[in-house]
Amino acid sequence: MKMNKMMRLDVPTPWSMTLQDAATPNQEGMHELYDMMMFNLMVMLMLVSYMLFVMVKDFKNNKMAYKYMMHGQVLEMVWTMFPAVVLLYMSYPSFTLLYVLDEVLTPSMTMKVVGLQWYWKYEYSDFMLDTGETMEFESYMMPDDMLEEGQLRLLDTDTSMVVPVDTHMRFVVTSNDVMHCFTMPSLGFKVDATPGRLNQVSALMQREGVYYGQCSELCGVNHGFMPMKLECVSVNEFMDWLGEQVLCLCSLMVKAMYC
Ligand SMILES: [Cu+2]
Repeated sequence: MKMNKMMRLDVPTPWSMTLQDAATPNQEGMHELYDMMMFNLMVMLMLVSYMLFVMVKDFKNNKMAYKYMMHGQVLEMVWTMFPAVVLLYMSYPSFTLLYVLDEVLTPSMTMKVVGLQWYWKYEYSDFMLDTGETMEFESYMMPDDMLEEGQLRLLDTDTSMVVPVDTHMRFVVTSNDVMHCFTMPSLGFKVDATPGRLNQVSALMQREGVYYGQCSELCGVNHGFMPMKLECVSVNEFMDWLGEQVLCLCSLMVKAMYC
């Protein structure tokens, strides 16, 4: 929980007007695109507002509001071509980013994320137990009455994904019932979890931290109560955690078999 108190914006905050801090190059790319779009938008807004203001203020003596002009080929060319050029100028980085985000290049580790009504199941497909089964666990939202000091309402979960930092990760996303959406703003994820289909997204988390997300596809009555929590830790800590998980899962199985 110490991580939450750091001054990073990896969670939604009250009255927040900006995006959450980026933890992956993908999300940094999205921030850059967003800034560029906002800049263009403000320039256009100011230009149009200025013209409108000048025309309203002094209609008679204003050149922009010359009311006897019937044809203006040059003017029409300009006001058609200018927005087209601006759109092309903005579409290039947008499409470039879109296709870059789609790329999943030789990941070091794969995780499978399964959406269910109304919780998530995480499978560490790369790690097998002694029994030959895949390591997997479920993650439920912490109910309000069980929240501990420092935990976030509607965001904290009982178990969380744990992944190593600076590792090329691949997340394979699917659903077991209806459509859900695996969304984590700081990591730049927004992947539909669709039954019968595997969607994938890659991430290279560049700093340790705790990241949160919420289902973003209306999936039923508890749609707002199936958050996801991801802890990004150092490789050593990840290996320790992995060891603990395997031991604890093994002991559960032994109990189930003999008790
Ligand atoms: Cu949902």
